[in-house]
Amino acid sequence: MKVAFVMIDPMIGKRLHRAGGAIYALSSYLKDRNPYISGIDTKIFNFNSLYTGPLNLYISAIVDYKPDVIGFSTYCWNVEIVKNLIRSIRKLLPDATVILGGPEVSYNSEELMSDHKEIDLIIRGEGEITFNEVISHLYTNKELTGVSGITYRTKNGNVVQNADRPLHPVLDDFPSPFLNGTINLAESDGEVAYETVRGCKFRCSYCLHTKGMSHVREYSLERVEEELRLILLSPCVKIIWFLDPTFNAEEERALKVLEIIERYNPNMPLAFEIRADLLTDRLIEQFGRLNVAEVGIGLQSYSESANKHIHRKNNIEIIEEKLGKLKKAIAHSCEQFDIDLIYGLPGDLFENYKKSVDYILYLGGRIYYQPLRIFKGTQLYNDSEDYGIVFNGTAPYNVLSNSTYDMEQMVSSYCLNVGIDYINRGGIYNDIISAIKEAKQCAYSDILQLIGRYFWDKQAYDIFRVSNWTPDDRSDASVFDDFCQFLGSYMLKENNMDLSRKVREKIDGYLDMEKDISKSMYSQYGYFQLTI
Ligand code: B12
Ligand SMILES: C[S@@+](CC[C@H](N)C(=O)[O-])C[C@H]1O[C@@H](n2cnc3c(N)ncnc32)[C@H](O)[C@@H]1O
Repeated sequence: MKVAFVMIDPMIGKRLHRAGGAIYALSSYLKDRNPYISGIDTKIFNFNSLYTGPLNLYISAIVDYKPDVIGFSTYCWNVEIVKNLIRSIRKLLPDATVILGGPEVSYNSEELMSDHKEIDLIIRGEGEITFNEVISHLYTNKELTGVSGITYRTKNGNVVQNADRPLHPVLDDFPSPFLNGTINLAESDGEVAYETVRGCKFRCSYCLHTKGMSHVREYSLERVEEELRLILLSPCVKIIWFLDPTFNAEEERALKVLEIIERYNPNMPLAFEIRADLLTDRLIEQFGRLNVAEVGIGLQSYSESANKHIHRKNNIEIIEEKLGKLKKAIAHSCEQFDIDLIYGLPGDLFENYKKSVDYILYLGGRIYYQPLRIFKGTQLYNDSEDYGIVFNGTAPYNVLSNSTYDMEQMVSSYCLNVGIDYINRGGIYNDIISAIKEAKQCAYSDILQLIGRYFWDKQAYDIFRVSNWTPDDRSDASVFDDFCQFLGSYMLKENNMDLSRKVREKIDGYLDMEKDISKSMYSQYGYFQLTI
């Protein structure tokens, strides 16, 4: 029997192979635990969701392998591509069993299977044990009636949803894909995606990180040390992305993981998701001893009332102090940290989003904005009607309005976002923004919105967003030139000759700079593509 695992990863640019994540975990379990493994061949297909060429390349690679079973890993960034792929694959491999798993199919499996006849089986929730059982049943031609955690199509075409599978309590029972050779670091492109826990202790109502679990399950520190040792000592690894939703949720444990890293390779570039208000001096100091390349910090909103509706509490008073210390401690390895904001939250207003933007700029962070997205399986999905939330019907389910954040405020947010893209593009023109701010005595966000509105009206709202597949060739240079003229004359009207001259100089250097900015930002903002 041949089993193919397919992940369409939102990989960025040349990153062709991110080692880690679902398909490796599933393959690792199957190889280690399946009693029939000697008769089973497996292959991992790790494709790029940002690829915009014909899907035939992916289809032909899968079909060429002639799999009997194909497992697709399905997330909001690839669900539409997966639906597209399976339509063709069904025709080319009519006898193959098409299995989908992942967060996009775990909460609406019956409906999906009714709408998409190409799907034979869906695995809901955590996949290791269930997938292994399904393969054994298929291998031995056994009925699937007793397998929990699946929704499947019977021979007469009915869709049957079996009972949920309780979560396996001990994560260490899942064989490590790093230690058993499922992941060959020498074949990867140097990026490792690594989890030390599953689940999240916070209950933010929009988020799926809890994965329906009432508590966080941890891998033992012994297992983490064994795996990290291998990863940290590998000359092929260029960065480790920690998948834990809030790396510093438990101080003692986080410190121990950081100490392991320090012991084996303090120079390894690292990326973390953290909460600023949970930082302690000990943690900051320990981060400072390492090579922290990227830090994502969840803020979501400056507004207390919006945070209340999404079951979050940000301690704004201490965030500034903690981030100031962190910035100093990791300055040698990380120029700027990213702070996450969500706009369109229930109970929120555009005015608050603007305040959040100004707050982050004041803190010296880089804004990572996203519209609120309503994922099946979250509390907000269930409560969306109560909040008057209207969201897009296709992934990634961006919110269009809610009862406090109407369409007009949404459009203002889109405009502000164009301005944020502008400064995120490398800060080349920030001197102009600062000068205007001083001249006009207004907030940064007022200017960013003015800039954004200009491009929005010209329908060039993605002018500063990094294009992922072909970063160099920008056709909207002339719109930017016009904009500089506009700013220049705006400044003249304000009687600010100096600024006007500065803007003119920028126009002259624009085209050359544009190329460099694209290149330097290419790797950092790749997955903005889904963001409007
Ligand atoms: C790593 C990660 C990313 C990486 C990319 C993924 C990668 N390959 O590395 C990056 C940073 C790029 C990313 C980006 C985004 N992400 Co993200 N990300 C994650 C994260 C932290 C880990 C995923 C992971 O690999 N986990 C480890 C594996 C082992 O667990 P798993 O994914 O749950 O898989 C298990 C089951 O789902 C199932 N399963 C999965 N696939 C399959 C396939 C088969 C065949 C079977 C049988 C079973 C199965 O079995 C697996 C093992 O038990 C998750 C949250 C989390 N902690 O899981 C969010 C998560 C997947 N991301 C999410 C989102 C929304 C995003 C963004 C839109 C940004 C955002 N936060 O709003 C962007 C979109 C990217 C784009 N193009 O625009 C959501 C997905 C919601 C959804 N319905 O799809 C999650 C769940 C977090 C959340 N916000 O709630 N993300
Ligand atoms: C792993 S979470 C960050 C957790 C972080 N440590 C915190 O304190 O929130 C990554 C980011 O994804 C974004 N995110 C998650 N779910 C989202 C959703 N449904 N809609 C929009 N953004 C979302 C949030 O901005 C969040 O900060």
